[in-house]
Amino acid sequence: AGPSSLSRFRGALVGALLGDCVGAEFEGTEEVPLDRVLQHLDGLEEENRGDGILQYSDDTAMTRCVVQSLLSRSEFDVSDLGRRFAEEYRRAPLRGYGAGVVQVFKKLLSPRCADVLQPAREQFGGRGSFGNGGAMRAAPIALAYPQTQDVIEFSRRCALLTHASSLGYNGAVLQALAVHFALQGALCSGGQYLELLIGEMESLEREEKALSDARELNEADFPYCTRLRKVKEMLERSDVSVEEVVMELGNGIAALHSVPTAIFCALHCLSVRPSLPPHYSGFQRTLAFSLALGGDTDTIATMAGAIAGAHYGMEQVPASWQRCCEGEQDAEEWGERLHKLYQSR
Ligand code: 8NA
Ligand code: MG
Ligand code: MG
Repeated sequence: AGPSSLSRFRGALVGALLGDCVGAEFEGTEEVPLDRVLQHLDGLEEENRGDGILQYSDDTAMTRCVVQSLLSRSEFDVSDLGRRFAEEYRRAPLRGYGAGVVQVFKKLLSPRCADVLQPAREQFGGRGSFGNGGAMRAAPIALAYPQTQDVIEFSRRCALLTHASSLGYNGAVLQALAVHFALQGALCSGGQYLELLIGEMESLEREEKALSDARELNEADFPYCTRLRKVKEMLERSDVSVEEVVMELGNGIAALHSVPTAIFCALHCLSVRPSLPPHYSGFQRTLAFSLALGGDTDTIATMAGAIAGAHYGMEQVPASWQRCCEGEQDAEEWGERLHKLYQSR
């Protein structure tokens, strides 16, 4: 028997928080030597830690808004969520938001804003954002809805508040589905887990807007399915270097260059990795490997952390690591409350 359902729910939110808090150290650094990653993680152990706690960034600030909106409304409520994003930005504008998305918050704060989805549509000359900001906050949707179709619908609408490009919102749907299927214990099937994801993404990427957005950005048709097949192929190799992952899947701020990467991290670290400490749990391996990729480390680690946390549960999250993070108690308590909400449906 795997971890209990409650342990997986808590693990998903705590895993997301940890990925963001430990990943923030390296965000934007292209080459992160594994030594530095392991040293940073060692610093989280009780005996090595000063008084400092690791602050969360925009990834968690927005995830917290999604959780709080779901818990207070018991349903997905796009206007309530838009208001929370904008108010959170006004309260704490320096959490490291993407350069474009702050325009959305400013418009949402204006009393003249009648349609909450309009500011997102106006981003980047009307093309909408393809950043990973929709995906980084998608996990709570998977913790609130047991049905796959609901997860798809509400993760898309949750992303549409800031990310109107299909490359942006489909990345969010993929991340929510990755957590959704991991909660059900499907991650350990590796190839079959990827087939589940590909099956769902195929129908989304067949939509007219997905096809035209991909062409406009010079991407092949079915960009997410293409990358997920690449993930599958890479998992079948005996080992894969950090350089190969970065080159073939990416480590950037585009959802297309980070969501499949996070999924790869979780799958790749299901088995022991010779370069990582042998006493590490699968959860710890996943975070360490994500950070070593460099680039958008906080966001890739928050997504991989949510998937791994949903798979392994709290048993594999070191208490010492958890205690280093700002807001760790909220994450655990909210995981439990979302679990109740999920089970009530
Ligand atoms: P976003 O919507 O502003 O997108 C992020 C960036 O992607 C934009 O600033 C653009 O450079 C680029 N981009 C997105 N869509 C387009 C487009 N259609 N055409 C041209 N360029 C485009 O914000 P987001 O919420 O998606 O961003 C998430 C990322 O921002 C996360 O990594 C998050 O951690 C944060 N971030 C913070 C820092 C930092 O300095 N702390 C650095 C990078 C990213
Ligand atoms: Mg961030
Ligand atoms: Mg980031």
